Amino acid sequence: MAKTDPARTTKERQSKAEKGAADPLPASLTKSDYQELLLQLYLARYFDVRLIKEKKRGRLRGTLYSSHNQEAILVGSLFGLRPTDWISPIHRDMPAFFLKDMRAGWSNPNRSGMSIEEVCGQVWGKVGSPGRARDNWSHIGSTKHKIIHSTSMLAGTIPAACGVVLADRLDGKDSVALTFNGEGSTAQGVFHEAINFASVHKLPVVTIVENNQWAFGTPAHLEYALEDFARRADGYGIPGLIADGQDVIDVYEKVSEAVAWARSGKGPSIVECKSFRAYGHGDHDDDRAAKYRPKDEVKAGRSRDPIGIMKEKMIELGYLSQKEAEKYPVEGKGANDLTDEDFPKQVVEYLAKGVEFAIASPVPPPEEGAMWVFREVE
Ligand SMILES: Cc1ncc(C[n+]2csc(CCOP(=O)(O)OP(=O)(O)O)c2C)c(N)n1
Ligand SMILES: [Mg+2]
Repeated sequence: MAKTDPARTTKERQSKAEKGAADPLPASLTKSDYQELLLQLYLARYFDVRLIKEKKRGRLRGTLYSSHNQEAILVGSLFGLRPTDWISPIHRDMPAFFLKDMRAGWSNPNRSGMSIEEVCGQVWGKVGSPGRARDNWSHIGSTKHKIIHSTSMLAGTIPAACGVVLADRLDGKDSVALTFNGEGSTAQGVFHEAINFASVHKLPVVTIVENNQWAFGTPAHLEYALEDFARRADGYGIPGLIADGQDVIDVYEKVSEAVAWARSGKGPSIVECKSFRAYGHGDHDDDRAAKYRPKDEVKAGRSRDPIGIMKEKMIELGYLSQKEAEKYPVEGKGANDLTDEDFPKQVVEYLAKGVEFAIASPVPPPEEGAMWVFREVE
């Protein structure tokens, strides 16, 4: 697979497709795909905003790891997957649990992703959630939904993904696994070991590197010594693609290309999505991060909002009018500057179902506390 030019625009791709030029992957997106992608970006943003507000109101415990400004990576990479494909989200990817397979219908009970009720139940620590109050965040998984259990050991899900798709291959299936990793996790030994193994055995594992420039308080230049992290792929003999992590269409295209490559038996690849962490590492770090990161850098990093970029693209393609684009002007704003009126009704109502479910659900009984640590004897 040739390294694609990240600067290639949607318009170029679109006109090439119209002329029937050879550009088979990924399938061209329709106007309704663009509309759906924009709605999903709003949903991921609203999830973040709503939780920040709930925490400030004292209704939540635990830590929030904001995905603000990184939504295009999650939405774009998941959009082209099949229901039978696997994903492994980590701490900053909480929306991925419900965004998986959303094309099958947001409230479709049979879709291959967690429901908004399950995810909100998880955040509130209630019955009806996968973790049942053991944790408020991403330490969950679901074999049924093809979601590899998230762990705290950074890069630790890549070897698990290798094993899962190897098992599928032996069963004659053509599933692909998408693993999400921060750029900080790439310095772990297991990152190298797992990708090397996947490369040697041509396993269909796509490693998404969410390069948000910071790993807690460590800046990217102290994490690795490459201009573009994607070049690390050269050492494994696999493709390394670069996507503009703020552009949901570019992420969709690059990841779809990597997924098609993997599904056709050619092996793994790395997709570096260049982005910027909007807030602190977690909400406990927001105040410190405002001091350890230069203000200019934060301003520049947040200036390219994925929702604003998508709107511009849609206006350019004639998929959105200027007036429609101005209806929900959330781009560039933080949780304190936003209310429910700033978001599409569909998004607000969808999350409300999850929040209401979580609030109404009971906390698990105390006897559960010692259960499921060791295998339960029937
Ligand atoms: C192996 C390992 N080392 C350290 C940590 C502690 N830790 C948790 S998140 C984090 C920063 C991760 O940065 P990055 O991978 O860039 O992801 P980001 O938080 O920026 O999304 C660290 C150091 C950990 N969980 N696992
Ligand atoms: Mg990072």
